Amino acid sequence: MSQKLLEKINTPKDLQQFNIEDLTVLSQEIRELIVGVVSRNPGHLASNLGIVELTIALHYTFDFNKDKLIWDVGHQTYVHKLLTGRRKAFPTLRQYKGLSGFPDKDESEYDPFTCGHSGHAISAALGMSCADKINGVDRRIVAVVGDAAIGAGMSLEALNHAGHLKRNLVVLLNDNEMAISNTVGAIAKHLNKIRTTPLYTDFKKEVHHVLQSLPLVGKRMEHTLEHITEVLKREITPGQIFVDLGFNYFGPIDGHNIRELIDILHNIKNIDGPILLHVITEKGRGFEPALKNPARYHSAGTFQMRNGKVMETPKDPKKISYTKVFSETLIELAASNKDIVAITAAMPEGTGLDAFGKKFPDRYFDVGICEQHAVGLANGLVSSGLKPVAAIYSTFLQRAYDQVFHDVCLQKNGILFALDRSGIVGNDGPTHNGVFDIAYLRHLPGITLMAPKDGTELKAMLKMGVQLNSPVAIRYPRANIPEDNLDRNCKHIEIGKGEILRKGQEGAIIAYGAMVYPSMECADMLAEKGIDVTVVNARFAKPLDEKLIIEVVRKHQIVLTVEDHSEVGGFGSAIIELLIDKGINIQNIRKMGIPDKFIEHGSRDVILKILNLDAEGIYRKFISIWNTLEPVRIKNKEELEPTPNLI
Ligand SMILES: Cc1ncc(C[n+]2csc(CCOP(=O)(O)OP(=O)(O)O)c2C)c(N)n1
Repeated sequence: MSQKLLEKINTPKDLQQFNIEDLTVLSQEIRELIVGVVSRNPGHLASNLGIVELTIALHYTFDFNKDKLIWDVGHQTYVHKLLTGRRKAFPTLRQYKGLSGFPDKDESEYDPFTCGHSGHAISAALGMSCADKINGVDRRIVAVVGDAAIGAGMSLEALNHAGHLKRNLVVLLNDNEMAISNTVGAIAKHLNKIRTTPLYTDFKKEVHHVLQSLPLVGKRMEHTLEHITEVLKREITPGQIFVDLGFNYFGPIDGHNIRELIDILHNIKNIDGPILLHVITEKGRGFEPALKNPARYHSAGTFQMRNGKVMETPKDPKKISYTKVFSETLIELAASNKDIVAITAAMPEGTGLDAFGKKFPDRYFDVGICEQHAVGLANGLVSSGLKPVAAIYSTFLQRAYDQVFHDVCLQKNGILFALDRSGIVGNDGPTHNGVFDIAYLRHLPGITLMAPKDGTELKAMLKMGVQLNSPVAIRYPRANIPEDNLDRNCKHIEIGKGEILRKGQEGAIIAYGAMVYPSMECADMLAEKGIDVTVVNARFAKPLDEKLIIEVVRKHQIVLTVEDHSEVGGFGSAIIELLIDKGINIQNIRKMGIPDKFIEHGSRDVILKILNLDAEGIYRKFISIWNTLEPVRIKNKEELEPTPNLI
């Protein structure tokens, strides 16, 4: 069997041995490999299939050893990885200790940044270009930005600045008409107009010609004609919006025609000033199921290569996710409360708000990848008497910290944040882990922070949360609910009240949110060793259930707090602060949570295990504290020796 072309590529320079026909064959090989690997290791399929030719053309034309290539978000870099020395590792994509699903500066010198949030690329590219001027470096900087990411606030701020500075910079707009779902917004409409006006150049020439042949009568006629020209120019010149921002606009061009791509990239390579090259691509190209339903295959689970059939999770297909509980409960609540409106920032499926949008289209807002605006919009809605629920992943709400402070908390606004993907998300890795939300929200006066132990409690918290006339955030993980059956008539939850789930004498575990069930399991394991512990479901990180916590701390010699959040500034820290404020001895209090480091990718279960945030890990931690107590208290010491911390 002859060697595949892809196998001849170890660095991007190796592309130079190929002609255009070879590069077309190479595109096919790359698509097959990506579909094969992603069908087993779920990842971002459709965006990567759409960007094959463009990535090849970029590496063919530029020397990204010297020049710099910056990807916005970075979920579309599989082809880039295959061409930059990571082909052999590709089957380990998104697995623990395997290749990251995003650019990673520790993985390759071809990845200038570790990234995963939308909107950063143009700013970073402009910064590099400015530095090049100061340092006297001659190289080209290219930022690849999707048609959804270009509408993010940060992208627009960077375009604004780049057009002003006039530095050398290529912004490559990869326009596939899709975010994860359809791209929304006026810019998307503008791009759509460009795409669907094929004869714009001929038309423009003709209009120009007609205008020139008109007799000019007096000043008024002159002004009118100038105005007509201006209006027509806007109507028929593609990318006028970017031209007005100070960019040289080229396009739109076919992003699957390698020859055309290479030609134009060669031509624009040495043009000075900011350039915007508009490339039209098809999300999911080359794999029929993904092409037909790109949103489904943006990031699907495992699927059959033959027909694209997505497999159900093998673990327990009957279980439902926290996201689904949120989605269904919000629809229930909105049916009887007409004031409830829902906001997503380009994540309708991920947050489960797509169902709400179908049911209540007039009360649903997808604002695009614009978390800051999402929060600002909620402020306007609430101040006019509505009840906004903003479902934003924990990691993405970080983008809108100031809006939460200024437009929500300072106004004492009754907005509910549904922080999906809190805690460890798994294969997406450090950019997507939602492990800082308690830390960035808890110090804001007036906010209520809660986390359900299971789906039933999530329902109750939502019910209570939408009734509050003050800011509230509910965090829940990317996981199935732990209980077998959702209790549809869940009991009322009182603000700032936790619950004791189990009583023991030998110590206490105070757990928050997703860590409550593993803590209960740990308590069973300890009980088997003759150690009975109290387990508290804290429910609230703010306001803390002070009475309950103080009582539990006073009664027990060992108290362990457990959370799937950064230990720095997290739930455990809140408890320690409370105890210090009350003058209570904290000597026997220990915290468990995410250590002070960025947590790499790997499946959620694997990562939680490595962090000791599963029942066995909590058990080991408890035992290690137990073993530090006076020898007289130690039962079966040798049996209870903890295994070392794994991270
Ligand atoms: C700040 C932020 N919000 C939301 C997301 C989730 N997200 C990942 S990719 C994506 C869509 C990107 O669409 P586009 O920029 O058009 O790129 P494409 O996938 O179409 O190539 C979204 C919303 C994110 N990565 N960062």
